[in-house]
Amino acid sequence: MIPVERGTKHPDIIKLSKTGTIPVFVDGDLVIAQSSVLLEYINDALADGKLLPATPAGKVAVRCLCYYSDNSVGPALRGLVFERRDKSEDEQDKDLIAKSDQAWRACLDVLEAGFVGPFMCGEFSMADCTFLPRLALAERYGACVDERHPSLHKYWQTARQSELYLNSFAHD
Ligand SMILES: N[C@@H](CCC(=O)N[C@@H](CS)C(=O)NCC(=O)O)C(=O)O
Repeated sequence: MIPVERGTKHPDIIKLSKTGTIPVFVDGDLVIAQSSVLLEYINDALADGKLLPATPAGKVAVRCLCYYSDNSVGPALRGLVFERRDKSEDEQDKDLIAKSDQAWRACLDVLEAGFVGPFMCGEFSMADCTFLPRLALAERYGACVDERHPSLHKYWQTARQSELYLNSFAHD
């Protein structure tokens, strides 16, 4: 973990990540700067394949959720996170926040409808690795998952108390 000043990029990130984004994971000579690819690597190299179901159809379901998380849920949240994180209350673009919140809620509707349980896609998988940090980030910036999405609410309330989650959570 490399601490950086908000609004700046650490030189190592500029050097290692073609897009200048985080996370960046380094294992010997291997550099991975895409979170979905990193999850695949962790699954193959460190988790003995346990982060994906055994069947091809199960793998597809988990990978589709990861894709949705990266390409729909992450972008939906961006507006409200950046406004609330980087600006004072007076400077915040309230319309942008409202649009972002609406897009986030639409994603929650989709996720609620497809929720399998007890984890996002049945057994614990890469899908949980991508969603749990997003749920934490959303809550941190006032986009909570509540009883309007009962399955997701229960999932989040249970998962956030688990040892696995608490051990990996970056406390302020
Ligand atoms: N597709 C990339 C997106 C990564 C991404 O957007 N990272 C954000 C933080 S969550 C970031 O680095 N933002 C800073 C920037 O874009 O300058 C991935 O999943 O790794």
